[in-house]
Amino acid sequence: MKFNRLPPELQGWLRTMRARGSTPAEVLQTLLQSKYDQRYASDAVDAAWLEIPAQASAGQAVPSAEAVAQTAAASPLSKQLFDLPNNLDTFDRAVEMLFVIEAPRVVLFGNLLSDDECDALITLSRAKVQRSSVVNASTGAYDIHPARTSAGTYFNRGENELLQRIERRIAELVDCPLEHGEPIQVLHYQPGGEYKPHFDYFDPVHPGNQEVLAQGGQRIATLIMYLNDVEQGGSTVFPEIGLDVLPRKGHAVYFAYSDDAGALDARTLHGGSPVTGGEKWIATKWFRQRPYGGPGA
Ligand code: PD2
Ligand code: ZN
Repeated sequence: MKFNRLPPELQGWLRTMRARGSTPAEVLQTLLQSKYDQRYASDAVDAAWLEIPAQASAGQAVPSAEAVAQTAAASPLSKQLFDLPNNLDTFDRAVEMLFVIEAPRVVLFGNLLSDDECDALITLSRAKVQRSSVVNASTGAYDIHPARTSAGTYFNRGENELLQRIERRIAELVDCPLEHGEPIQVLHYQPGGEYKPHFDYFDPVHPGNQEVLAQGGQRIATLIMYLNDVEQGGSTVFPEIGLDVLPRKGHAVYFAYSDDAGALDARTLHGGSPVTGGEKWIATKWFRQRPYGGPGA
């Protein structure tokens, strides 16, 4: 395998790990934990160690070691989670921190949205939701898939005063520039609706993900905001860490996918469990490494 045939994001990451003095065995282990195929991961590590000079500085075409390190360091809410006040003051609202998990980094916020804001997001979305799709990692197409039985829509970033206010609040809260945020997506689950466990980041190994990765780099974190109280079911589950977040109107769960070394953490596998009573509405905001320039930006 030739190193320069690997996806650019993976090349950048391997350069970074090499430049930081990681051993091939450590890097291989991280790739395997992130669910890379054994043979592919092993060949990629071999190529990196054979072809990158030990002291190489990263080139222009890929994120530099410093950039990736900064990404991890600047990754939203990355540090001192336990030193933060229990209520975080944003420009217009005090948001509660209800629990934090350090690794993977998961935070439950209370009172992030008011009842009126939740209701307004639902009202604006109700007329335009359509069956949700998933990115086909092989082709890059958006496909309907039985693993995701919700209906959804999205709002352009800053589309109206409500979106501007909420996006500004979120940016302050998680300490991530507004421009790095994807447009807010609203999802509606009917009884029986679910979203099977998945990763929100894009696996750079798959060619179909190159287009979405070009629109601001890798996703680094997710914020799921609950817009209504669900009668039964509909929790957000993290099977690898045994966590089940119950939907509560105005609450939001935040999680970041990379550890402090910038490596993607497979423990952020998560899903939306089936709604067994009532309906469920959520709004999701994903954050990118760099300013997002895709649809809705
Ligand atoms: O609806 C959820 O709880 C859920 C679970 C997993 C939403 C998403 N992922 C998502 O929007 O990515
Ligand atoms: Zn998800």
